[in-house]
Amino acid sequence: MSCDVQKLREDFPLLRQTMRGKPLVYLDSAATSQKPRAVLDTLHTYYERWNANVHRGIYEISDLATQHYEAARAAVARFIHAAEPAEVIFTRNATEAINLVARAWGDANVKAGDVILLTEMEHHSNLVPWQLLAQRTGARLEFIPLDGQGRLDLAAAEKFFNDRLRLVAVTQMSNVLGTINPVAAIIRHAHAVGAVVLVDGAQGCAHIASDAQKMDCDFLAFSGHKMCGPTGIGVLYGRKRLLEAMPPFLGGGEMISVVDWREFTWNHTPWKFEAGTPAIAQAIGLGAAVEYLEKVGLDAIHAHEDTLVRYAWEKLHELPGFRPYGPPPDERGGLVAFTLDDLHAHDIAQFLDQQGVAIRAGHHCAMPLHKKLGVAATARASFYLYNTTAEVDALVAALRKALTFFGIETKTTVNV
Ligand code: 7TS
Repeated sequence: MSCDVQKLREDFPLLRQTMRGKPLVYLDSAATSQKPRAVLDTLHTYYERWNANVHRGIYEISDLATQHYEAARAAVARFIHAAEPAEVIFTRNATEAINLVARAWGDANVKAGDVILLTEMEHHSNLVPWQLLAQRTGARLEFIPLDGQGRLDLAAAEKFFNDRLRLVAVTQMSNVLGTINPVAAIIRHAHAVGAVVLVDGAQGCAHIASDAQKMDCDFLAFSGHKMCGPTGIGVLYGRKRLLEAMPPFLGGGEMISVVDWREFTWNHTPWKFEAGTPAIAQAIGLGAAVEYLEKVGLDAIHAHEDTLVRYAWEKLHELPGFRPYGPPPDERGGLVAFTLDDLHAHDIAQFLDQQGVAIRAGHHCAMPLHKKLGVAATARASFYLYNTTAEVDALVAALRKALTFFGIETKTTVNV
C-alpha cells in the first residue's frame, strides 16, 4: 500500500472533528499521533474478549491475553528488525526505556571519569537520565556540538572518541530541528573505541524504517503513542548479550524466577525487566499499530512526509519574518520549528487554535537546545501520514492572518 492520504484519513476517526467550529488541522504528531480504527478496534476487542492477566492464568482467556501480548512483542521485533522478540522490552514510553538503561546498564558499567557523550539537540528524556547517572557515578557528560544549520558537527566531537568513552546516547531525529542524524556512522565510530550506543528513536521509529541490526545500535528506545499506538506503552530494544548481563530495573511480580524471604532469582530477558502487571491492552494495541504502519509502508510514509515538509518549507518562506530552525528539507524529517517575526510562539499557537490549526509552542522539552538557538520558544508544525498539502495551506493562511492580526504584514522575508 502507498500513502493514498485521502483514503488513509478515513482510518482516523478523530480527524473528522472540528476545532473551534473549523475543520481540525492536526499538526502536532511529534507530540503524539492520532490512532487508526485498527488500533481502537484492537483495544476494544481486547477488553471485550481477551481481558485477563498475562503469564499466570491456566484458563483460556488468560492464555489468549498472553498469546496476544507476546504476539505484539514479536510484531514490534519484526518492525525494528530485532534478532529475536526477547530483545524487545515493553516499558511505559521512550523516557522509561532510557531510564531503564541509565539505571540497569549505567549503574553497573559506568564509573567516575568515564565519558557519556550526548548531543546538543537532545530531548530532556535523553539528557536528564544521564545527568542523574553522572551524579551517581562521577562520570562526565560531553556533547556533540551543532553546526550553524542544526546538524551534528562530528569532526568537533572527534576528541571524545577514545577509551574513556563508555556510552553515546543520540537521537535518531530531533524533535525541534527535524535533523535526521547519521546514527549508523556514529555507532560504528563508538564501537571502534568500545563504547555502547543508545539511540533515542522517539521521533525516528515512527517515521523512518528502522533496522536495529543494520544500525547496529545496542539500545533503541521509542514510544507507542507517537506511532499510531496507545499511550502508556513504549519499547526498549536491547542487544541480547547486554540485556542478559544487566540486573533488573524494578522489582516485583513477573520479573522473578524464584523468591525466598531474603533473596530472589531473576526471570529471563525480557520479562526480567517487566515487573508487575504490564500494559497488556496497550502493548497489544501497539502490535496493531506497527502492523498498520507496515501495511502503509514506512518508506511511503517517509516519502509522503518529505513531500509535505518540502511544500511547507517553500510556502512558509513566503511569510515575512519566517525563521526556521534546523537544516533544509533534504536533511530533515516531517517537522518545522520556527519563529515568526517577533511574535511569541505561544501567541502564534493560540491564534492558530482559533483557526482550527493545532501546533505546539514552547521549548519542546529541549531547553538547553533553545538556549543554544538563542530563543525562549519556537512554534512547531509536525506532519504524519494523514496530513495533506491542503493542511499546509491552512497553516500558512492562518499564520498570514496572525501576522495581520498582530500588525506585522509588511516586513521583508528573512531567510536563514
Ligand atoms: N525523545 C524525543 C526525541 C522526543 O521527541 C520525545 C517526546 C521523547 C524522547 C520522550 O517521549 P515520551 O513518549 O517518553 O514522552 N517529544 C515530545 C515533543 O516533541 N512534544 O511532546 C513530546
